[in-house]
This record gives sequence, structure tokens and C-alpha cells, in this order.
Amino acid sequence: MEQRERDGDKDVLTPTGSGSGRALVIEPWIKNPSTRRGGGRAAGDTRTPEARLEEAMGLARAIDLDVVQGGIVMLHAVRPPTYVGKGKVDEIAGLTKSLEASVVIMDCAISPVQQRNLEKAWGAKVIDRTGLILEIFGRRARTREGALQVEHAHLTYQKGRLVRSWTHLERQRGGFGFLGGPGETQIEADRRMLEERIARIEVDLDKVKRTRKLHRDSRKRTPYPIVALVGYTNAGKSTLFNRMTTASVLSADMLFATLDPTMRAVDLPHGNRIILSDTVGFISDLPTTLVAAFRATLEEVIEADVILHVRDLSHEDTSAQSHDVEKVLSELGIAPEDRRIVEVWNKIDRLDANGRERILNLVERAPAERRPVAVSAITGEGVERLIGAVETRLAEKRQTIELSLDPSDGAGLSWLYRHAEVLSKDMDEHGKLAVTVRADPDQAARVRAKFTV
Ligand SMILES: Nc1nc2c(ncn2[C@@H]2O[C@H](COP(=O)(O)OP(=O)(O)OP(=O)(O)O)[C@@H](O)[C@H]2O)c(=O)[nH]1
Ligand SMILES: [Mg+2]
Repeated sequence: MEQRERDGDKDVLTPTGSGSGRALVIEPWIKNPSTRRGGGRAAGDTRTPEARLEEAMGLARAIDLDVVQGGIVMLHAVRPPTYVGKGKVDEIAGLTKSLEASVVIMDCAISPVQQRNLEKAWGAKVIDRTGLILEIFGRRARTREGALQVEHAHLTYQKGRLVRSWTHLERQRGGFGFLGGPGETQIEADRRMLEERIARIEVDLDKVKRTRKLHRDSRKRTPYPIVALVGYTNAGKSTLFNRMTTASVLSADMLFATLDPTMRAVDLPHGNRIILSDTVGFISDLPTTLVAAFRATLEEVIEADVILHVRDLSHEDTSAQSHDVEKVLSELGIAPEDRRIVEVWNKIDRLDANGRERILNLVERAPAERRPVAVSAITGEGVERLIGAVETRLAEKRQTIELSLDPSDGAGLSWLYRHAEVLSKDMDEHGKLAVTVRADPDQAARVRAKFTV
């Protein structure tokens, strides 16, 4: 398959077709929640349409679209041919023309027929939420595996839509209105070709995954625990990752700045070396095909020893975002009450005095074993405490062993220093050296075998 170069300046997937990059963002809002199904909104989601629109505009900017206007369209129900009603279609057609927009983002799930009808009426490319997210993922993919996964998700998404509607017109129109990116070569392809392509990608992915598994297995033999950063997009994972590693990973005020996990070894103050892993941001209404496609990337999370759930506490939708992240984690088999999760309440520097006090109070009142850690990845406040919390979690998984050594056994003692964490050593009343060590289960077994405890 063709290899995509995505580093630095070469990372320019120029919009194809009509795209000059001026975009109109529409947030359709169905007033009656019982009919709000087509939009794919989760029940109990408390986000306001304004917040939704704000996020959608951020997503559009993340692919360098020039957002010329955004607006909320209130609907009573979805109109099958065009999603929004005739009056709105005309109104938006006028806007598209006067603003010279070449792209209209519909922040909802639209069918291919709706898309085609809208594109005709508006004389612009129409992209829905899934299309937009896939576009972002496609642009941010940095590794071969990431690129393959996005392409796979993209093709699966296209195929899913083919099943419902694949007409002569669709073929002529060429594709589904993506601005280029993975799968672009498939624009004229029929379903059979899509399937063949998907199958081939699966083979490639399998190969890449197996290589990665080998890497992971070899890393497993080294006794470094994995600490994974997860969280809603823009929560500050990469900034925190940088703080904790002093490494420089692309961190930008851009949604989905990170796609593939980045891993770094970090030495903690008490001598533990960990592997810190930054991951792709989560987002609401993440298409299921995408969750499935990213499972491999998120395997690091599934196997992590500690999962840091980074939240933007300064965001008005922080609860809804947290809920979305928990939902994706559950799909990966990680329940919200999983003991490995530590909530990191980030961006506290952005809170006013009252907000700050309220948050610190909440932290204080939380039961010790579920206590979140309030931090600012920007100022560094609370990061030490966070590292302390990670050490505590890691220590819980490890076992403490009391040993009694002959004081002359210098070799034994130095072996212990090399293979375990020596917590204390004291001469006891029998003239023996009482040593307390801590080690993870595998190492603990070796310690026991060596000193026949
Ligand atoms: N004020 C403030 N801004 C922060 C803090 N942490 C991160 N930010 C800002 O939030 C934006 C997003 O930060 P990132 O670290 O890129 O977020 P992320 O979670 O990695 O985002 P994705 O990789 O896109 O999912 C950047 O502009 C950061 O400078 C913080 O503690 N305080
Ligand atoms: Mg990031």
C-alpha cells in the first residue's frame, strides 16, 4: 500500500475538490429529545447546543478550515430528505453563497442521500460529525499503525453507508465529501473494492500489531509499570505528559493534537521507573467503528498499571466529557470503579477563587482511595502530588517482604538493592540485619526463592 509521510511540513493534505477552506458550521438541535435519535446524542447528555456548536467549530479549525460562521438550527424532527426543513435549506444556501463557504459542517449524523441533497442545494461540500472526526484522525496519524487504523475506520464507515445507499448518482458524485485523506483513492471504488481494501489493511494491521505486541512483551520483561494518560480531547494530556517527562511532544491548542500513543520512561522520586503513555483524546459520539479501530492503540491503556484520567475542570462540560471518557473506557473493558484509575483535575489555574475552593474541597472530601488530584499542567501546581499518588498506586500493587540477613552477606544486600526497593534495614537484637523490601509480584517471588522466606 502507499505509505503516507506525515512528518512536519509534509503533513499537508490539501483539501481537494471545491475546498478553499471557508466553512459554515451548523448545529442541528432537535427540540423533542425523544426524536433526537438521528443525531446520535447520548441520553442524559446535558450539553447545551451552544457548547456543542463551540466544540464543532473547534473540530473544524483542527483541520485548518476557516470557520466563517456557526449557527444553531432548531428542529422539531429530522426531515428525511435533507435533515433540516426546506426553509432552513434555503436560508443556509443563501448564507453559503454570501459567505463564499465551500464546506458546510453538519454536527450530526447524516445519510448519504441527505448529504447529496444538501450538497446540491448548497453548492458546497457537506461533512457530518463522523466525517469530520475521521478527517482529523487521518491528519494527525503519525505512525503506520495509526494511519492504517484511520484508513480502516474510514473505509468501514464508507462501506456501512454503501449498504444503505449506493446509487449511480453516488458514484458520479465521487466519495462522501471528505476533504481528502485516507481512503481518497477509494472515492470511485465500489463496495467490492472497499472490501478487498479493508481485508488488505486488516492483514497489514495484524502484522504491525504483532510487531508491537513483541515490543510490548519485551517491555513487559523489564519491570517498568505503565502509566497511561487518557481523557477528553484538549483536557491537557500532552501538556501534562510534557511536564512529567520534560519531553517535547506536540502539544497544541488544537483538538486531537495527539493520535498515536507516545511513550517515555520517567524516573519517579523514590526510584521507580515508569513508562508514561500519552494517548489520543476521546470525544462525544465517537463512532463505534472508530472505537473498534483504535482499540489496538488503546491496548496500552487496557494493560496499564495506572490510568490517569485527565479532566479539564475549567470546562463547563467537564462532567459530560468525563462521562464520555468513562463510556469509551467501558467499551475497552475498564469499569469506572477500576482501582487503576486516578482522576486528574487539570487546569485549576483557570478557576477563580471560589471555583478553586470548591474544587479543593471536593478533593478533600473524597475517600482516600478515590481521591482526585488537582493540578495545573501549565504552572506545574499539584504535579508533585500527582507523582506521589502514582507512586502510592504502584506501591499498592507491590508486596512488602521482611528479610533477615547475615550482616556479612554484602552480595545478598546488593542483590536486593538491584532487584527490589529497599525500604529499611536495621540491625536486630540477634545481630541479624532486618531488611524490608518492596517488589512487584514477580520480583517478590524471586526474592522469596533466593532468601527462602
Ligand atoms: N490554563 C491551562 N491550560 C492548559 C493546562 N493544561 C493544558 N492546557 C492547554 O490546553 C490546550 C490543550 O492541551 P493538550 O495538552 O494539547 O491537550 P490534550 O488532552 O493532549 O489534547 P488532544 O491530544 O488533542 O486530545 C493547550 O492549549 C494547553 O496549553 C492547564 O493546566 N492550564
Ligand atoms: Mg494530546
